[in-house]
Amino acid sequence: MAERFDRIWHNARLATLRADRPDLGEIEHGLIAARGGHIVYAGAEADFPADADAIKRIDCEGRWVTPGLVDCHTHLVYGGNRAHEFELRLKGASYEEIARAGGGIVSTVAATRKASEADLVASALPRLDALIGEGATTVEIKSGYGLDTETELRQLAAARSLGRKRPVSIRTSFLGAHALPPEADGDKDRYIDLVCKEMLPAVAKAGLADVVDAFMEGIAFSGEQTTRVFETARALGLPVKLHADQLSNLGGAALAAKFSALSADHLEHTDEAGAVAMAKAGTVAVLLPGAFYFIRETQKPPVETFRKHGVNMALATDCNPGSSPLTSLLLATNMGATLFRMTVAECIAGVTREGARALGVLHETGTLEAGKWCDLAIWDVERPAELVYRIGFNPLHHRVWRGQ
Ligand code: DI6
Ligand code: FE
Repeated sequence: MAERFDRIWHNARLATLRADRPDLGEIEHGLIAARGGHIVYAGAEADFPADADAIKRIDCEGRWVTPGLVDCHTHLVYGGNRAHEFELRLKGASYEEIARAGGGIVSTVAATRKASEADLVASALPRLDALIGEGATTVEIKSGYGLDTETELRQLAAARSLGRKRPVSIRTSFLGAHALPPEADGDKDRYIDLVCKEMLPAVAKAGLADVVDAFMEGIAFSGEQTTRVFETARALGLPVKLHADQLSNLGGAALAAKFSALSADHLEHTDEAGAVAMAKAGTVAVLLPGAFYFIRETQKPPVETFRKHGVNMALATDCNPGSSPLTSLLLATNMGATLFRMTVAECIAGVTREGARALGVLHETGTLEAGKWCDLAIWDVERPAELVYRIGFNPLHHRVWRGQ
C-alpha cells in the first residue's frame, strides 16, 4: 500500500540550505512531504513515489521554497518607544541632553517596569507579526529591559506567551547583564551579584530562559563581570551567548568562545584571534546590520576573516527601541549584502540555517531535511537572490509552521 502523508508540496523549487550541499542546496523540481508536523521527504520530485497519498496536495507552481526564517537576536519585548529621542538626535541633541529629556535605555527600562505582562505582549505583537509576515517561523527574544528580578521574569513570561498567541517558535534569552539600572548607583559589581545570586536562579527555576546572554562593553559590563554571569549559567546548565565587540574590542569574541557560546553577536571590532577562537569553539558570528546602520557605525565586522577561518555567520534584526528599530529580516539580508558585502547564499543561510545554529536548534529547524519541523517559506520570486536584492518589498506567498 502507498504511504500516506499529511501534506505534499509539489512542483516546487527548493533551497534546502543543507550544510552538505554547496550554495543554497537548490533542487529545481522538488517536493516536500510532511507528517505530524515534520518533514518526511525534501528532495527531487522524480525520486519520490508517484503513488504516495496525502490528505492535502499543494501545487507550488514553480515557486521557491526556503526553510522558514529564523531571527536569532531580538529585544522584541519592551515598554514604550524612543521615537522622540530619535527626533532629538536628528536636531543635534547630545547623549546627555537625551538622557535629561528622559531618553536612552533607562527610559525603556522605566516604561518596561510600568507595563503589565499583558501590556508587554500587546505592544510586542505587531512587531512579531511583522517578522511572521515575512516568513519567520523561529524568533529569539531577550529580556534586559527590566533589570530587576520581577520585571526580567515578566519580560520572559511575555516572550513565552507570544509563542502561544502566534504559530511561531519562540526562544528566550535572559539578558539581566544588559545595562546598569539607576538604583545600582553605578556599582556594576554589586549589580552582577544580584544577577548571579538572585535573578539567574529565579529565571532558571521558572524555566523561562533557554539561553543566558550578556552585554560586554565599556558602557556595559567587563570581561570579569561577564565571566561571573557565564559561570553561573554553566552551573545552572544553561548555554550562553554574548553581545561582543560592538563598540570596542574588549576580547568579547574570545571570551564567548572560551565558554563554548552558541553565538557571539555584533562583532564590529573583533580581531583575527577572536575569529580563530570562535571557529575552534563552533561559536556562530551573529551580524546585526540594522544596528550598524541605525547608529551610523563605520567599523564593519570582519566578514572576510570569518570566511577565512570558517566561522559560520548568521544575520538578525536586533530589533530594539534604541539602536535597531527593525522588524524586517529581509531588509537585514539586504543590509548584510550591501553594507557587509556578504554573498546572497551567506545572507539566506544567515536567516535560516545559521540563525538556527546560533540558537542551538539546528537539529529541529533551519534547513529542508527529513526529520526536522516542517517550517517553510514559499516565495513569489524567480530566483532566491530577489529575497536579498529588493528593499521594502515582501514576496512571501505562504508560510508554514510545523506543517500548518
Ligand atoms: N546593544 C545595543 O546596541 C543595545 N543593546 C545592546 O545590547 C541598545 C539597547 C537600547 O538602547 O535600548
Ligand atoms: Fe542586541
